Amino acid sequence: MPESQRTFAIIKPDAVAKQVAGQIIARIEESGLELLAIKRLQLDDRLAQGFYAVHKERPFFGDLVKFMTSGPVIAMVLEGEEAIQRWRDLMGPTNSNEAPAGTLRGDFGTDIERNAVHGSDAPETAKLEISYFFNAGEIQALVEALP
Ligand code: 3AN
Repeated sequence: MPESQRTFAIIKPDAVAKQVAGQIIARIEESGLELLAIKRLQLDDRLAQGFYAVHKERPFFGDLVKFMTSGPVIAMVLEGEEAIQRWRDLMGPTNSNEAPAGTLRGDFGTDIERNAVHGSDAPETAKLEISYFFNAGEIQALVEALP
């Protein structure tokens, strides 16, 4: 039986500013993925640098941090069978210029930087990214924590 997975997603500042967050959340719901946790927050430099630490040597790192701190984002935990791949399929390729219509990056993004959404790329990064933004009490029903 396919295993239920959790993944971490962000609606980036460009999409929040364009007021398309609701449309993106509707696509999540239509896909059958469950929206397990959600919050809107303003990243500061430290939080954004930590989140993208794997890219810190890349030439675009400074611009990426600047963009991700340019306005509020919406952070989410999604759950479902094969959630990581399903969310990446919904997003489309990294570069919005190359993303087909019907994908979130194709429909709501602008280019490789302003690409509307983020999604974890593997189970290990999903776990790390979820815990970077959410504590257990924000995700799981309290009853799950009972002995
Ligand atoms: P994805 O988010 O599709 O997994 P990554 O992990 O390769 O893509 O890149 C992380 C983020 O860094 C991307 N979402 C994109 O916004 C940004 N990025 C990647 N490559 C570039 C680039 N060449 N120029 C500017 N930003 C980039």
